[in-house]
Amino acid sequence: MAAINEVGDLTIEGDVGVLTLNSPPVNALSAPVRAAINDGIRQAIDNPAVKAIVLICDGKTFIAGADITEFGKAPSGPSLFDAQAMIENAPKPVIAAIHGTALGGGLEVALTCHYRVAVPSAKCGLPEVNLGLLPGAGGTQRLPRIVGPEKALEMVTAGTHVGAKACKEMGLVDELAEEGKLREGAIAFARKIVTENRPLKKVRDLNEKVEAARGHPEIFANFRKANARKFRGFLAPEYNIQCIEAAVNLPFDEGIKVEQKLFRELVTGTQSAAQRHVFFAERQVWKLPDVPADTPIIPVNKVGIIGAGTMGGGIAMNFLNAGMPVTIVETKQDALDRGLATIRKNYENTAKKGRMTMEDVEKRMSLLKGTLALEDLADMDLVIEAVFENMDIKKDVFGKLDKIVKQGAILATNTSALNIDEIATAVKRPEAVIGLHFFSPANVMRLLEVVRADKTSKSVIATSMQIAKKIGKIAALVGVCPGFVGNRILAQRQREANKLILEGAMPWDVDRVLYDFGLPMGPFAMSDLAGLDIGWSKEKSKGETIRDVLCEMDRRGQKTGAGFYDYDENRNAKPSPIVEKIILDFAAKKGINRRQISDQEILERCVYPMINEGAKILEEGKAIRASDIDIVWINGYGFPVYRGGPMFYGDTVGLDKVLAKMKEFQAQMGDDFKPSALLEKLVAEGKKFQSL
Ligand code: T1G
Repeated sequence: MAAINEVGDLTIEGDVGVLTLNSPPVNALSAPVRAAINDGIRQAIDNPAVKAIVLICDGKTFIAGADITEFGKAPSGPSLFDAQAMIENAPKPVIAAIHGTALGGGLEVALTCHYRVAVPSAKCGLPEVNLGLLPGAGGTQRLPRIVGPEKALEMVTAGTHVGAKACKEMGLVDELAEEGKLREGAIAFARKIVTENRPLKKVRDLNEKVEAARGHPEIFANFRKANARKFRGFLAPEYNIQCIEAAVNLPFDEGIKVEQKLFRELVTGTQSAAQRHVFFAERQVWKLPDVPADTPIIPVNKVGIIGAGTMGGGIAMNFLNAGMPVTIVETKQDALDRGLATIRKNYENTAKKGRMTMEDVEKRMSLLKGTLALEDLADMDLVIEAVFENMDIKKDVFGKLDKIVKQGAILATNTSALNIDEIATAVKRPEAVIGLHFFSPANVMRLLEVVRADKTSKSVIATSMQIAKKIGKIAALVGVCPGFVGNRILAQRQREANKLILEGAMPWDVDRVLYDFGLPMGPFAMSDLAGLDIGWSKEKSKGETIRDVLCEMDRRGQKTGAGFYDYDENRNAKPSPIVEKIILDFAAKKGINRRQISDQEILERCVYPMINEGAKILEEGKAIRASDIDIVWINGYGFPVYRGGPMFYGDTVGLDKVLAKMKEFQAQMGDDFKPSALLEKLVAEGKKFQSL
């Protein structure tokens, strides 16, 4: 065995040279890895004993792409293209041996090999679009030559990881090796290639499938049309499509030039910077500085849920989906029956859409038990309370749980706003109390705010984070404060949105600006969807807000066909002249002189106070890092991932600009815009949230 460098070695096994890369954690194409490929292949070529070359990786995976941490830095070492050219132009067959995930640049390296062998558990993909990029090492030109333009369009715009068996069917992989025997399988395949004198298959020369698509621009037009809604606001999907178009319409080397030009535009742009930030933020969020990795985990095998309403039912489904038995408690039989029926209906609807079998439905339902007896939760490892948002009711429930549930169990509340330290005073084991704040619909929304109370133990925290992972959530650990992180920041935006429609804008203006900014829906359309009468009571209403007036007129939102908008029979919203008059009258009655408000002001008034509130949350230690706040807002409130979340967006705009605007608004409109001390400090030091 000859070491090429610190991450690569070349072993000669008879007439096969085996170049092994070993650069944990994912053999990313860092400069040393590129050098190992370049020099290792050359050495194998120069070794007369070698008839074929196998490229394989140690560790958990084949090359999982370019080293994302190198982006934005000065390039060093051999370029990826050099290494790829070394492989593709080798006078001896080079076989890629794939296990784990051959992704991005990793698959692009494999596509310059003459053949690919994989174990059945392996996956291949070009997920660069998830980083706001495109495959910038020939992937957009080579992939369609193997799988065809249609399939390539799907793969590069969805970033899917395709299983080895499917890759074999598509021709992306030439041979499947026995699981656990990749090295042997690849060497045997290499020898077969030599023995059978098979050609050095260069993917770049396989033009049949791209030429067949030439003169069929409808392939791309239909694809764009079918995905317009999904790709809204993103640059990368369109750029990926243009590259596949180039592969169909241009010679290989011209196509590569188009790919390179579009790649450079994306990699230097703000969208990719934002999406790369989110990539690392999604990995950082699980790291808890004061909860050591070896903190004892509480075994959780049985889960109890109190309340079979919308939230309770959705929460239950998460655990059933993870194969965990759930006991759900209600106070009345009809409420329990309704809750259980809703869960079954949700599953049956999913089965109708072909996304699960009826057998899966029955298996999940067989794990679910309904009861009216709180005592049935005595042996649960985790109990999650999802009852009405009222402190007295919550404390009463926790007081009862304290007497019933075994010691060592976790007592969690799904409250979205109440003080969990206060709830914990209802039990003798406050260290067992934690907030698990799910987002509606709880079986769909990916975010979970894990809310640590003053006395919550580290084991309960570590266990809750692990459970979150087990049920497929992304969890952010936050502290107790009104609205925790997500809703606390939401309140800033809602406040300003309500003020703006009094001062001169209309609900549909505010919604349009935030929709164009990339949010799935503006605040007023969202209120109409949720129902304007949540937390509203006819008896107490005094017409003090626009919402009060609308509810009093029975304009309660989509469900009544009218709210801030008027809705047609298909629930399509349109601006309402009635609401316009209500707002004008309301403002006049309040003596407000309405004025022209620009879209820029609407955006800044809605988003900058969110950033400022995020800074306050960090100041108070209610979130560990700024990127956690980004994760909360991207996964819980639809903040556009290509803006990186509110805190990253603040850094992108420039905190000095955010602060200056906040101060300007403060001077005009008061302390709703009072800048946080942290924001002032960062600007004074010329720093960003990312520097924290
Ligand atoms: N570069 C640098 N670090 C990476 C990395 C990468 N490509 N992929 C993972 N890591 C780090 C990650 O931050 C974490 O670090 C550790 O590895 C384990 O990752 C020219 C331009 C491979 C499926 O998009 O999807 O090629 O937190 O926790 O759950 O066309 O990582 O431990 O310090 O995610 O087992 C394209 C990205 C790049 C794949 C493994 N490739 N990676 O998942 O582990 S762009 C990708 C993943 C490109 C070319 C272009 C996943 C994984 P830490 P992990 P995992």
